[in-house]
Amino acid sequence: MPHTLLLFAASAVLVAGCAEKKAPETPPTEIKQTAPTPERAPSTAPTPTDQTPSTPVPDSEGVKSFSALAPSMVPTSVKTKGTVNHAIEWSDKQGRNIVTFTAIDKKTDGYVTGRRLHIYHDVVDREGSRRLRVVKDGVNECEFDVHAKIVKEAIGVTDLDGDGINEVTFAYLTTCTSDVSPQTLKLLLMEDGAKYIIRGTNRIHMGEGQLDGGEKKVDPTVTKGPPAFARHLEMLWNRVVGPWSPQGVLEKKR
Ligand SMILES: [Ca+2]
Repeated sequence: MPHTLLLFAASAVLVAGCAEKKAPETPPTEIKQTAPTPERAPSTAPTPTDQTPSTPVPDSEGVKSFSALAPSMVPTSVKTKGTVNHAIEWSDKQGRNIVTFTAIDKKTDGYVTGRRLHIYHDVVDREGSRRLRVVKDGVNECEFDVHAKIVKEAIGVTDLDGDGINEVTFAYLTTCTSDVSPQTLKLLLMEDGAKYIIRGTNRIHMGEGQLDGGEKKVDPTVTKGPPAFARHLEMLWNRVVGPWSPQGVLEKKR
């Protein structure tokens, strides 16, 4: 349990105790000063399980809000290739940030034989846009089924190191296969053009309760980077590694 919750719970008990004692010597204003200001201002102290969000509490302090941006609303100054499948935006110290997720199919004799995923991070203002990073990955020259897609469950915005420059996380799956098998899974965190990545495979149900995959290789950029980034990536990895259904759906945990 985080210290803030403990403090809050302890303060709530203290306040309740003071009320029961009817101590007139203690002005109410003093109690207000010692009690922390709860963001949600509950009238009664909830049990910890009542307010446990889906995002684990240790990471919730740095979580920032972001908005989905319709593909048609991506400014023309943001130059991308391929079909825009998703876009998000947020504001931070750097200004208006836009991350655009696109896909480019390659066809040979009418069949899709490759799919490239491009992820662009731009800071946009009235003057135009400034590109911080582009990530390009995908499947090439595949004679079987091409799989390459963004894992939307990993998309998020944080400021884990509190420097006013937000981080963005996302993940994607790629593979070329003719059967049900684990897919290459990559999870990234980017901040101001710097990239931190965990590579591996997703864990997939192979039938009859059997699981396959789940390999993980943490890149040195993560182990040598800010510990808060590593912790957040580990938490996200555990969420998106699966299990996945044979149909390619991330199964919910808990
Ligand atoms: Ca930051």
